Amino acid sequence: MSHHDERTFVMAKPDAVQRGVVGEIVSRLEGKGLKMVAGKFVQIDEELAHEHYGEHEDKPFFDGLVEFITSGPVFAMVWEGADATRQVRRMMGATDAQEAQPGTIRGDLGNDLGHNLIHGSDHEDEGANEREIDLFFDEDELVDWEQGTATWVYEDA
Ligand code: IDP
Repeated sequence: MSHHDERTFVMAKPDAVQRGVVGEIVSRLEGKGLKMVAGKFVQIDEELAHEHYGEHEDKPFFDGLVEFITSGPVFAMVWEGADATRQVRRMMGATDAQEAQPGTIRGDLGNDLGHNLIHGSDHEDEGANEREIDLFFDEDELVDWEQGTATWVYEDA
């Protein structure tokens, strides 16, 4: 894999679906030059919610978080690019959308700590991206394709 082939897991949460900003989120990631390699519209069940957010099990907001993430469909995605995990986190903005900087997805579109529109793998949690991709996608759901614009996105592509 070349250095711009890092993969990360991204999810437009139920509030993004309900508010009709899934396209905007996809558009921002596309605009950055990232490459979508998988995407599916799914309803998360209790079991998957517990697996995905297992690290927060002991937090006071855990039950509310599970209720929210299972409250309606999400759009789960895998995106690829140079330093993709950290880049997506930067584009997402701070967890609390009220504090997130303008110019970020949460800062521009969100207004709440819990309802913050987007999930992206934590770049500070080693292997979180691969674990989350595995949780939501089978290997054969990841599409191998050439991004024709890559040589214009990356000088060394
Ligand atoms: P992140 O999504 O920015 O990585 P995490 O700390 O991993 O943030 O928390 C996971 C999710 O749990 C957040 O995106 C948010 O939806 C929710 N959450 C985090 N902290 C709180 C809280 O204090 N109250 C309610 N919901 C929270």
